[in-house]
Amino acid sequence: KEVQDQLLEKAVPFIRECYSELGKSASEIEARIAEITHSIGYNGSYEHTLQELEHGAKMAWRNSNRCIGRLFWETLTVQDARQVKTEADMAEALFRHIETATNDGKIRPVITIFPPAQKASPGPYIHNAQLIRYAGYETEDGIVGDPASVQITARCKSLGWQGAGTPFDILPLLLQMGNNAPQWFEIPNGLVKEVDITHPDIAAFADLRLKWYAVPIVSNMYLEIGGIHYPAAPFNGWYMGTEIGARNFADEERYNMLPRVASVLGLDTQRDASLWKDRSLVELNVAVLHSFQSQGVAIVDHHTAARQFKRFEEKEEKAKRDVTGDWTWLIPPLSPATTHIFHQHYSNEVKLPNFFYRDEE
Ligand code: HEM
Ligand code: NRG
Repeated sequence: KEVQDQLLEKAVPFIRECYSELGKSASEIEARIAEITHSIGYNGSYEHTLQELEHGAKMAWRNSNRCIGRLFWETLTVQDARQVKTEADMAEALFRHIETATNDGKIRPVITIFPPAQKASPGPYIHNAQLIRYAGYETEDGIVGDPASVQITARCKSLGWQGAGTPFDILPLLLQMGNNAPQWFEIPNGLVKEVDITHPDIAAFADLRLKWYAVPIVSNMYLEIGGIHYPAAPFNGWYMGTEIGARNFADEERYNMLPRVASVLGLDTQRDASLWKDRSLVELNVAVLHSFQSQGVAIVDHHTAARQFKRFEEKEEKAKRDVTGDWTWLIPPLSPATTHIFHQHYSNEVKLPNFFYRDEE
């Protein structure tokens, strides 16, 4: 009973907000609320219409306090995968997601929404943190590949998966329906677009043999709309360059490339005050942006992204909605004080619908 009241308490404000944004009449709103009240009373739950699902997902993006890319929230393409029953069905829908999102480099923001969790069943589960990520292997000479993937890589290996052992092996999808055993699915060759990293005027950069995948597809968060939880709802936009150049390649706990970049640039790594890390970071980020652009893959630099976020703030003000944000995530990790975000305050209040971390793993 209490669970049902809590669900209704979230469904009602969602329907009011969603339907008023969609320009629906007061009588349509009240009729839908009556229908949902009835459904929750009889079945303990209710189903979203396709329109509620689509607009709810867009609202969740718009409410993502840590996301600097929110100007484009209305352009989200929603793939309804609520009819999916098996792990193989899931894999197929995810392959389609990768294809639609990649769009040969002209990346489209996409979300694929699998069945919701029910009282009795935990629902579908994607073990991967992103649909496309590189494996990480613990070897005698240290970690080969992405240290962030060591755990999931070991899990896949224990289930019989074998990677080539390079620093850039694409992990398989590790998928699970309900309480089944998880199954892995290799992503078909040719579905995954990658970008080789070169520098516009330093040829020796190519000797680092760096590359990265084109599309970040986040799959370790659940989507909550109107009190309904979608535990598998992977979404993507395109990269901001610093995510790769200032974090994935630079963090000591990730690919830790700054010492090697400094050596390519001939910098003095013996003195912190030579600012070799800072100078290496800048050229590494120049290389990432140049490589994606010259290979026709959508990417945004952090200055442009911050200006787009400014336009989002202005647009929301016109729509009479408050913009919430997580300042600590919105500021870029490179030259943060050059963006307006650094000099501003944001309320980190959590609005619904939204995305949340799953508690497992
Ligand atoms: C976080 C950019 C699209 C939802 C972020 C971050 C960046 C970013 C830079 C911080 C990531 C980090 O520091 O690890 C962008 C850009 C997009 C985009 C450039 C291009 C269209 C989307 C879409 C959604 C979304 C389509 C959902 C529908 C989120 C969420 C987070 C986030 C939930 C927080 C992730 C977390 O807490 O780990 N975004 N984003 N973004 N974005 Fe976006
Ligand atoms: N920092 C992570 C990706 C997190 C989400 N970033 C986006 N999201 N751009 C990384 O792989 O570097 N998105 O939906 O576009």
